[in-house]
Amino acid sequence: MSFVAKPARNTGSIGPDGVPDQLGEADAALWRGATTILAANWTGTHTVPSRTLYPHQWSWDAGFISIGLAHTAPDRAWRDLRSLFEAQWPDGRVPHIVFDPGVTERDYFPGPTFWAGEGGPVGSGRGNGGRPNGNAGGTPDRTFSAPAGTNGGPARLSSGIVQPPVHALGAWTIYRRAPGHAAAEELRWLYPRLVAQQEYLATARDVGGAGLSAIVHPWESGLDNSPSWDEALAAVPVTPDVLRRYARRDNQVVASKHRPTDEDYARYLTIALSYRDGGYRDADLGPRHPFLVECPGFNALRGAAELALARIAEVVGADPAVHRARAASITRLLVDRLFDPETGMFHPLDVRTGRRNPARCVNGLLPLILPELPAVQVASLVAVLESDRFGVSARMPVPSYDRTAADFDPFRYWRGPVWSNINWLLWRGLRTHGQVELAGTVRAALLDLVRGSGYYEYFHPGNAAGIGSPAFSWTAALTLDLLADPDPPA
Ligand code: 9WN
Repeated sequence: MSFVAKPARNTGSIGPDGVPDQLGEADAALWRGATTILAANWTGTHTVPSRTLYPHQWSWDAGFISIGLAHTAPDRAWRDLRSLFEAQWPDGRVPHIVFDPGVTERDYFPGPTFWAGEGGPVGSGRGNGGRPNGNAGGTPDRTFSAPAGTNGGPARLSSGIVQPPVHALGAWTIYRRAPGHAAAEELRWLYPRLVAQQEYLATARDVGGAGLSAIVHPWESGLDNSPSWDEALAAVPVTPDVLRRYARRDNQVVASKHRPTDEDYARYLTIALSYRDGGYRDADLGPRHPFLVECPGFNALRGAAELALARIAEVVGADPAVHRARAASITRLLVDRLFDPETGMFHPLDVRTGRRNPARCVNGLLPLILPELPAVQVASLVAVLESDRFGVSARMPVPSYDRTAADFDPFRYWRGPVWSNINWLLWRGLRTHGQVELAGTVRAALLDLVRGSGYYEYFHPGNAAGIGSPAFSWTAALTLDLLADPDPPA
């Protein structure tokens, strides 16, 4: 796969203002805009996704952000990943949010108090108060993570769920762009932590018992409000007063019609409370947890992470073969368990019912990033991408949901709009499988979108209007990568 290949290539010289010489005027302006946003969203230890909507550090955002910073500020890229992994739990999980102690509870919900519940704070090192990552529930006590607060600041608390593991891809990209002794040292620090993250997902989260990881909350997929989860969510008994006990903040910052409905949000909180009140333990999740789903996007990224780890292993003197074998196994399992020949794409599997969700969502196309995906599945995914359902065109990148579905919603979170991180992954996946022309179409459409509408969190798939948060970090970061490396190594 293209992200996990050969070390450093220089794609051109850099001008005195840090802009690559090969860029024309419009692209140079786009580059400058992206670097300005990333600088404004940098806190000194990490980058926030958005100053307005997401004022803490998010896990998979940090991975994508590091891929962009690799081109402009590798030191900050390493620091960002370190900051996240300093909050890794002793059982290997990397929390989906690491809270900034300087931000008040009012500024984001659900914040540290929600995730802690009555048992006290949740986080690594000094902040955890001995639970649950202080080895509650029989989790292995692998305390290699540096205590939070080692930067001289107060301990950083965290949520207790995870997000897709895109960090090894990030680390390999930073190293590939700027190798050397210091970068190799960063890889040496990260490698055991990245391995522990993968082991956690491969063992504690193998709830279905076949070798794929289950997510315990839609937020873990990163595609929070996707129709992928509708069937499984419908079976979650809603705690009736949950939205009276907890006030949402997201729909006070952006329009309600762009965000999940109250009904869905109540279910999100109910599921999170179930996991929290079980002490974030993963043992026996099957009988007691209301949401357990194998997501094709999440597992494909797990496979891609193994391939990036194989590259990193070569640098740090570890065994790459074990990582390649795991990637191959994840690829096989995805095909066996989640591919539906009738729709020609992948679908999430509800572990509780054994049923695959029939909706055609963009996470069902993400296994394209796996280089060993068989030709039959590749051809099938490309056909879906070119069909009216997802309709890649020079005018518009790929939407998050089937355009022809009756409930396609061009505004609402993950139920129609276009997202840059997903299109970036599809771009890389298409290149991996030699679909250079189609990949080029996705890349050009994505750059046009940002050029015309700004660095938004997501975009209307019809009129291209920016939606959600403006000045969004991963949109800026991945724009840099698209501009810097239009022809990444295969
Ligand atoms: C909940 C930060 C995150 C992204 C997710 C996106 C959204 C959070 C929210 O924002 O989720 O984690 O409050 O809606 O869905 O992918 O990581 O950018």
